[in-house]
Amino acid sequence: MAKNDTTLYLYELAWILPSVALPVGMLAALLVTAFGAHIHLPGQAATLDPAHIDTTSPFDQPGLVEVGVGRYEARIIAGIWFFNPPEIRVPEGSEVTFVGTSRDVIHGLFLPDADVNVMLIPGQVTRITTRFPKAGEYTFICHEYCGLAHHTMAGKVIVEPLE
Ligand SMILES: [Cu+2]
Repeated sequence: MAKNDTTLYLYELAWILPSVALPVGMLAALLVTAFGAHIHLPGQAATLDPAHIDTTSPFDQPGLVEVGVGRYEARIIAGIWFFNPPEIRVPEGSEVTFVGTSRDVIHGLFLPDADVNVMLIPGQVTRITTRFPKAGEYTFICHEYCGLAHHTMAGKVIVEPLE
């Protein structure tokens, strides 16, 4: 092999190797997130008929439910342009699982001070768990543009201090 051929070969290798490594790396990331971190599309259990929200559990009774010691479930329905309930109260140190859906168009649930950032989609049930270690008022807003009064769509979590 002449010197020129070797240089060309190395250039070719420098392009080919990453083009093989990248898709292999992405496939590995996909497998780790799907099977290791259990991140995937919701199954049938997480769907509902948006026309029958008012008679479908748990959204027939929106609001806060205590599910264990210091653990709560907040069932929230989003619609144009409200959150039901607009306000929930929990004691300091609580763990809250938000279970939400939308009755009309796509809305969002964004609670930046508690690391909550999810979509509320008609026909789908969204679940996300977070903790509130510190007392205070935590505002949540809709962050998916949903029409004229989108900017008014907000609510709050009031975390009450322990006595
Ligand atoms: Cu909205």
